[in-house]
Amino acid sequence: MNNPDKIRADATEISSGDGVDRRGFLKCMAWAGTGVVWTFAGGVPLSQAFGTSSKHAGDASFSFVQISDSHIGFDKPANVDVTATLQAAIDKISALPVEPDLILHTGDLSHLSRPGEFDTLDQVLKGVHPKQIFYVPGEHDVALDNGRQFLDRYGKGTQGGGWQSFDHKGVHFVGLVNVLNFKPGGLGVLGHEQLEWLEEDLKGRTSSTPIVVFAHIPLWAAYPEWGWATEDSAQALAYLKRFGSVTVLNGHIHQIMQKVEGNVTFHTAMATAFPQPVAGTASSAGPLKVPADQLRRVLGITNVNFVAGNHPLAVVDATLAGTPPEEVSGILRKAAAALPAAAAQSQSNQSQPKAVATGETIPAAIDNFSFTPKEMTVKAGTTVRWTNKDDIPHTVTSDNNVFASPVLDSNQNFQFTFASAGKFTYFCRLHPKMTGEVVVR
Ligand SMILES: [Cu+2]
Repeated sequence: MNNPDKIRADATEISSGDGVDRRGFLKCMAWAGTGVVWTFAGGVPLSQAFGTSSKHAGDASFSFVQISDSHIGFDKPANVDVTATLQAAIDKISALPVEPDLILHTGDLSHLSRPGEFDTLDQVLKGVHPKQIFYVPGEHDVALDNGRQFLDRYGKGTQGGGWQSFDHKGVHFVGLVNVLNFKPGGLGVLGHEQLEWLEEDLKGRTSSTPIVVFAHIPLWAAYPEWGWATEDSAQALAYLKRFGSVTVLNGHIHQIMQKVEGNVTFHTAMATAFPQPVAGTASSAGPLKVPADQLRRVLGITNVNFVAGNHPLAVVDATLAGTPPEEVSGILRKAAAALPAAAAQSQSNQSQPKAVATGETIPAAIDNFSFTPKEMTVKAGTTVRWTNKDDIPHTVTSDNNVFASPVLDSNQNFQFTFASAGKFTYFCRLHPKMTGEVVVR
């Protein structure tokens, strides 16, 4: 299927027919996943293998590229050099046969929102063409300061927490922010203020205006069990429903997932930093280590082609290695299957609540995106010390501002002494699905 000759032959077969019959079109869309760029010349679709040049490519009205989850600063086994793979993504963009008009970065630029991480990102992106890059933050970009630094650097011309819209060659782009103000136990959230803004922003636009929405966390229920969803996205989608062509581009889950619902196409991009398991195939989300020679087969970029007319935008994924993107999930499943049985292990860590003596310090862990033990009962005066055993930062944040850890990188810890009786619920500010409880007697 990824044989260029085969693709060319099949494309000829289709374009020699009378336009695009539905079956043929769906077949084309299936190929889009293998790295075939579709352009429409005179109403007839022509395909080409991704990355090869073609005189037809210039017929597209324009194209743009999405990159996501560069996590600059991450240095764990899943990818010890995320700057190099971001650079490889940039090289990939530079090698496109037709220069895209703009780039969208759908968040998690940095791993810990440290100034040096943003500096490194800027340095790498200096070399890219096109120069015009639009950003939305991921939860890792707002971890330290609720997004203040991100906004200073990348939020020029944006509203509120960094949301924005702009028009380009007849397409209306909307960048949404769904990583602020997480609630304990919740999912990604857009919030009332942003939703009001969105309603206003879309008002008065004709329904034939093609819309591209980009945001970090998926705006559909990709896998809510792992926090891969946005709790108030239905409201946003209600405002978008009347438009004939809506393309929603997200990141966060570090792999391709696609869903078509009416006129809305949802698509998530591969990361440039590291992959995560396929939904439900591991005990939790998080950086997944694949064999070193396969890393660039599971990282990549997304190229989007727009052609005036009432066509859906062609969304084309390309891995850094140039291998077919449909291989990705197989590689991820295999890597996840080879993991130690963390699920069973962490189950047994969810030990029964136990009472401990006053003045004691008792250890607790943050592991596989869970607080363990999830619930504990202690005597007043007990200190609990949480250690982050994950390759991803977390926080220990009381629901009622009784205590709040800083962002804990791997192996860092946080402790709190529970002086008086009561029930203390807490969560992770970055991953609000993670919750825990300490009962003090
Ligand atoms: Cu967390």
